Amino acid sequence: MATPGVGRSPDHEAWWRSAVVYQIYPRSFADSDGDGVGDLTGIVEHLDHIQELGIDVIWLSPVYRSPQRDNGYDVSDYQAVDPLFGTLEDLDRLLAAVHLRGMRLIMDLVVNHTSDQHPWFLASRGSRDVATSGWYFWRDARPGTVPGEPGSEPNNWGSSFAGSAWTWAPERGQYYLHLFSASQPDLNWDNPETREAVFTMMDWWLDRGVDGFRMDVINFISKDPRLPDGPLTRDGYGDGMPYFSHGPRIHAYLAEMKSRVFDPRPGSYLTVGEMPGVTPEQAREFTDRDRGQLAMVFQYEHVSLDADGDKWTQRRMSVNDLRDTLSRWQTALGDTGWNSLYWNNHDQPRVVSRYGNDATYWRESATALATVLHLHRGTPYVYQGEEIGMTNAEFAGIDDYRDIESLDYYARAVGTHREDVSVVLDTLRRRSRDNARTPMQWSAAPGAGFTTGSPWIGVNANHSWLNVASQRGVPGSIYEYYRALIALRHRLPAVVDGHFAAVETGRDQIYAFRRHLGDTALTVYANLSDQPVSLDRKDRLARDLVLANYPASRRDPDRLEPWEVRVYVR
Ligand code: TEU
Repeated sequence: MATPGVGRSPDHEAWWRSAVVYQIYPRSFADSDGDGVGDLTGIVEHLDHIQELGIDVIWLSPVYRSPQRDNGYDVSDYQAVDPLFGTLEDLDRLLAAVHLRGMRLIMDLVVNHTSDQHPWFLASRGSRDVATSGWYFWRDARPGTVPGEPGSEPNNWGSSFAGSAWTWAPERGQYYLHLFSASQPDLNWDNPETREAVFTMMDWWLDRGVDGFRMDVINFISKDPRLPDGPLTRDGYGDGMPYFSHGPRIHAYLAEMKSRVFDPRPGSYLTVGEMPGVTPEQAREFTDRDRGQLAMVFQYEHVSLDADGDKWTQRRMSVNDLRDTLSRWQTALGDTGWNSLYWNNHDQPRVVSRYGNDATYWRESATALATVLHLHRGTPYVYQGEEIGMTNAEFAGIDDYRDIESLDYYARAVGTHREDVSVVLDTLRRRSRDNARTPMQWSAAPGAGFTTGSPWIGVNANHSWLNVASQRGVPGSIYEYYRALIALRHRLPAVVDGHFAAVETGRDQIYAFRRHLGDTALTVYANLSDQPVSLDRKDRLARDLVLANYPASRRDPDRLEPWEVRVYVR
């Protein structure tokens, strides 16, 4: 059992405001036993890499027992480690090793839904006279319809992956709700027993020494009790988001969680709520320093700028849109709330391929985007592989894909809508979540140093040159640039607490902003385009440069090269 100490902080001190978080997707990080799937021992063996980067906290995506229908975001036992990843003892060893290095570890809390193989659901599905009968959303078929037949679902909501959000359970004679796949039934948080079971499970992990939680779609836990039909969408189903994202009891349930689980404990914990659809105003309320229920939230606006309506419909991201949305979130949360800062995670395509230019300006665009993100006000997240500039997978065919969301999309687009296969595959190459899930590229060896076996998903062929071994300790590499960027946050209070102000340069390609704290001002100029751009006289700062991604020999004071970034402090 992990000992309190390292990781514990004075009561309720917001230590996470100056922290940098590293997200690990265990399936794809490091495989220690050659079965082609990453595991906990593989993580322990690579903690040097993370510590050397300057990371303060590790976010571990789910490792709980799970049928792995959605790669662990379908939990069948919250207090057991899936044998795929190892054992509870392995997790304790990882936790102890992380704390020994002065770092912290947060778990992924997936409690909007369980797996349909969780004993709670298996019992609930089987009978209405069991303790967990009311722990899920069971409803009769729509009156006047044939139960189980399309159109007899209790309402018209579509699931986030594909099809209806309801599935008929003949043994119970009712439908159950699942906002994601049918193997992920939603928990009914309106039932106090359900909430208490979740809080008890959280206590169990905190007693084990974990330092907080990333909370999966936590703004979906309160539904409008009427469960009304939603406005029709392109795929013929109703959009239920207005009735379950930011539901009527969301603040009450998160406040109850805070007072029941966290407040009674010494020290403070990192709690970050993943909240699709959350607005700046709502985020400010959730993260309000005095009244809030969470340390921070994950919002989606800046990672939806190249989607037109739904995630599969593409449009070009504009720097103006990016500037506007990032500035708005900085200003809206201001001194009251707190932002999380991320480009990548296990659900998003790789940013260097998506917003950057991974062909002509790979290193420059990766480092420019990193600098813009990390020097905003908030807590930055680095997703595994981002620190070496890993790119999208460029998979050739549908057999290369593993992600339930991508396979559902392909089946619908090609099967139902008869779309051109090459067009759909092209869309997947740019949008699929599997782009983020290819194995970590440790070396140029076969299996990329990730595994000696056959990987559960294809290794990106560019691991032959794009890997940790070819960047660690190499001046000018993306890895060494991330180290410098993270070190700047640890040494300069203005990066942590400086007030944000956008800087107008009159250039569409340039994103410039200032952070000021007391008499320290940090100014960032970034050209987020493939073309060089001239600088106005007022922006031609000649001194106090503390970080740049172009060598001095290639820096022209009057202009910024493609994807060039400069950071000044005075
Ligand atoms: O993601 C929530 C979510 O909204 C995603 O489905 C997102 O919209 C989509 O992936 C974008 O392509 C969380 C987890 O991060 C995700 O991995 C899970 O699949 C999902 O919840 C269900 O647990």
